[in-house]
Amino acid sequence: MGEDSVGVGIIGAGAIGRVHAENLAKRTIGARVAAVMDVDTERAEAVAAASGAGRVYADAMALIGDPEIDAVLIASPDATHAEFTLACIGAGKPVLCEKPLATTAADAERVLRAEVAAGRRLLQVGFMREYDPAHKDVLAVLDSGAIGKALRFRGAHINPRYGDDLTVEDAIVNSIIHDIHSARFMMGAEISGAHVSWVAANPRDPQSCRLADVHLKFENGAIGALEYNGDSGYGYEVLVEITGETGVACTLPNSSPSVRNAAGASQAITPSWPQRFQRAYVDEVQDWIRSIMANEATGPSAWDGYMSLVVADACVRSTETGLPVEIPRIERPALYA
Ligand code: ISE
Repeated sequence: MGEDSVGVGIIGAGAIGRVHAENLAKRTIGARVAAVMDVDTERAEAVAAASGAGRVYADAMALIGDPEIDAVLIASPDATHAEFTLACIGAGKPVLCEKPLATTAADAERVLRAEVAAGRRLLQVGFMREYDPAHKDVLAVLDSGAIGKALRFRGAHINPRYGDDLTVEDAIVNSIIHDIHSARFMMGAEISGAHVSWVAANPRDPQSCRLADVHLKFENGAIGALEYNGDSGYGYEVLVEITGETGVACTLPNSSPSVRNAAGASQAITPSWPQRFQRAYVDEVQDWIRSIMANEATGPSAWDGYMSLVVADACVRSTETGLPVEIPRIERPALYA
């Protein structure tokens, strides 16, 4: 670690890698972007130049092994996450891995087991909604006791157009995984069953996905419903609602001002996730850097990364059978107590 800043190596210079690089370079106390890796070196060089990084890599393993790199942020394609995270744990370096932690629960479990064997938490998973003020406000209402015990979770995840080639499996593993994690962390309970129904984006390809509904059961008897839209035609929204024994708490549709003019009354809607979760992304990396400096792990853990994929796998099986899928109870390792 430098005198007073953590040197971060970023793997992946695509859309989310750029968001993290800019936030670390311009909006985070105690961090500097030390290196950027991408298989497309031009892309890596552009992000390195914009964030003041002195080193550019085309090989992720070389970046992870670089002694000048104190911590690693993984923002490469989903299928590479588990392998790169395992290498960081092997090298004893703190790592923030974008969601999903892997593309299957089996691969996420390998990461979890490696961290348990290492005996200390090195991994934070990029479920940044935990840092979103609107989600935190709803959770604070629940924690205050104002609506009693939580009985039902509802989530709506509304995306701009992804195109006809989004498969229902991709929608679950890359996108609905956020809602699965939100349901777990906001309800404070593990999910014990899932049933998926969906509408194809392309009528000639039944595995394509335009809309999906996921019905959930929680181990404590609560229920949940996740609504996913892969092509809203108007922009991006994420909404959550918790029904308790004595009341309901929900996020407001959006935080932009209400405008009244000759055209009528209106409110702007964010075009996509970087705008909607701008603040959450900044707070997420700031908390990660703070935790590295304080040497105390924080945020969504390998357990969260793994359990969300256990549920995602069950959802994929439900799309294959058309039936609800039960999820057996899994013992949580003491490291994540
Ligand atoms: C994307 O990968 C994200 O992580 C966004 O937060 C999510 O809303 C979007 O649906 C995903 O594709």
